Amino acid sequence: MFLLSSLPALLCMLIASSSETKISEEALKTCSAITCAIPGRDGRDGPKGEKGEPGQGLRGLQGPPGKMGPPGNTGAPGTPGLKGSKGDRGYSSAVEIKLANLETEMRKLKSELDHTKKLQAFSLGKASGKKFYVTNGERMPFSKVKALCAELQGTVATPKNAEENKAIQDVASSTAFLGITDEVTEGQFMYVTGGRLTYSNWKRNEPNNHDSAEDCVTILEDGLWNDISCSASFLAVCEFPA
Ligand SMILES: [Ca+2]
Ligand SMILES: [Ca+2]
Repeated sequence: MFLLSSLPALLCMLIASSSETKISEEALKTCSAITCAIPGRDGRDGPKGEKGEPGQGLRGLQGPPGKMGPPGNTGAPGTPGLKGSKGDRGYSSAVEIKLANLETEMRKLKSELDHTKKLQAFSLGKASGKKFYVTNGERMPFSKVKALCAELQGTVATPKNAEENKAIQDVASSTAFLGITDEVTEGQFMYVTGGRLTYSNWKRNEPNNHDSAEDCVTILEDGLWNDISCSASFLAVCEFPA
């Protein structure tokens, strides 16, 4: 039954498929007689439809943050800022100026001092080698002579040779103390500045340590030496380097 009723249509489809471009008039007549339906070509695409609603599926959980990316390149330097106002004069420069002034002053003083020393040497006419011998004309115990000379940044006159002995003799108008004693070891005379004697000019029978109380030394008017009591008073003669 099904095959018989559908036979005309099947026949038409066969006729149409045998020649798509040229369909014979006979076939068309036959087909129209048996209600033949030949499919047309595909139409053009229709307009795009509206966007659909979002799906109802379950969204996944948010994942952990990703790893930090590599650092970016260094940016270009910015434009330089405005020049600041001039600062106060620094401490070091102020000190340097003071120091420079002091050095200048010191050089000037040294020059003046050298000049004074030359004048002194000339006026005294007593310079012997590299030493000056000066007296204030006063008599005093040996301890005071030592203190006076030290205060003047000198030492008690101490002849180390005949020439110096003569120079001290010329400066001293009378018996004067010398910077020599045997206070430490009796009979062993030493320079008060240290060291054993390298030159002496003892008077005959001296040193005699008279009354066992003579530990200081004086130069007599004739230039010879005598040991004497340190507490006796004699002329103070000080020695200074030239
Ligand atoms: Ca003595
Ligand atoms: Ca004596």
